[in-house]
Amino acid sequence: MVLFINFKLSLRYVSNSKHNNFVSFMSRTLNQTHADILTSSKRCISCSYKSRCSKTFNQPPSASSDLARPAGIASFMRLPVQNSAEGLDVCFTGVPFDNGTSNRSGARFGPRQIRTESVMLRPLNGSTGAMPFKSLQVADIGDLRIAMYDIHQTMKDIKTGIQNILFYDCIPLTMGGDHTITYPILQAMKEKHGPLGLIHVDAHADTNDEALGCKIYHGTPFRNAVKEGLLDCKRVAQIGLRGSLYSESEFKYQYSVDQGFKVVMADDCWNKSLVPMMKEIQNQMGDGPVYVSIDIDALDPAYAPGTGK
Ligand SMILES: [Mn+2]
Repeated sequence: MVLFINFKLSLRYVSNSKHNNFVSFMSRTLNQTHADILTSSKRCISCSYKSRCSKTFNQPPSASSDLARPAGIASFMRLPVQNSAEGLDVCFTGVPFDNGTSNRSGARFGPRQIRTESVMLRPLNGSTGAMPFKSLQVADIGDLRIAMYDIHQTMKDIKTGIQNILFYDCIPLTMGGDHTITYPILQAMKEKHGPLGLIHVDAHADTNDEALGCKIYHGTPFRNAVKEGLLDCKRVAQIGLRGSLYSESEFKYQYSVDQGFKVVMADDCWNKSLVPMMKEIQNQMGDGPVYVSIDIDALDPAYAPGTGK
């Protein structure tokens, strides 16, 4: 749904072995249908009886039979809103923060705008057959509380907010916000799951050491993550990198390569099927926990020109 948005946005989730069927929710590239996953899993993740599950899951209202499309509270897909992640398998949450961006601001409005555009989404993936709301309890828990004018306090606030979600064994699907927010999210995720695999789709590697003397901004989250051991570096893939760089030392994203990351340049993605590449990355990720981060500027800026960098 981020295709509709003109801000720099990020959409993220973590999957692990317990929650593998959530993969079907956002990604066709893993080439696995919801039915496949349910068949392969031992049980429904929300109850113990996959084939006899009687639990009622939250459903987005249907615009054809339930609630007119422009009506209702503007939560994500107009799902129920609740104050915490208690009882949920997956939650949508927003982080309306863009003080870390190096050029155009505005991503703070991202969560609100994604929710508005998400009214167009329907619960069945017409291509894969995935119906995530049949087996996952999902709600919108609103935005994280952050001290918006203080970047250091905001990092602590985001970490705390994500910890509060993980406390309930819930998978957060986080809407940014600029990429600065990924650093404290990864801190909380690593605490819960251990060092993380990462699928990072972006025009930029976001592995700078600093800018203007500052170690925390939207260009540094993955350098900070490496420094703190948050990533399982052999299970990191950065996809879609492109554009100009500052110096020869950055050529071909040497820092990322030196860490053991798989680097896929944007021009390596052009004019061919990406299925083989994603199969390779799926194998690279193995069975460990994986964090997915998508920066809107991975798209051609002709379609999303309002990004922060
Ligand atoms: Mn970027």
